[in-house]
Amino acid sequence: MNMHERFLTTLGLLGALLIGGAAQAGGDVVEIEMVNNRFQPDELEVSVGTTVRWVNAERRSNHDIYFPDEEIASGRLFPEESWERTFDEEGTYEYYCQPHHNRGMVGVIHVVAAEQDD
Ligand SMILES: [Cu+2]
Repeated sequence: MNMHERFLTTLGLLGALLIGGAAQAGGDVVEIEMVNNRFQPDELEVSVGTTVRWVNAERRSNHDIYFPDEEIASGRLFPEESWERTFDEEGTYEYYCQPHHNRGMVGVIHVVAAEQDD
């Protein structure tokens, strides 16, 4: 590889990084509150790349977020604590709070294709 080829390869790599970075950036963050032993909202539609942040807005209770299909768990969240998950693939993601599942503390995220501007 001579100097010129090396320069072109470097440019190509930089371009790929920039494009990849642009696709990752610009993702919105949407909040769901955990309050009164409920997820609010308990059903939410977001586009691919969106980060969902669950915030414990209780005065005392702690909760968690658990996706049974993937066995992804946030761990216990105490008041004012939060946890985030970024959704990079379309799909329906059902989840619940493990301590309060039997009291109906359940939610679902619908992840849909991002809208294209052209
Ligand atoms: Cu709970």
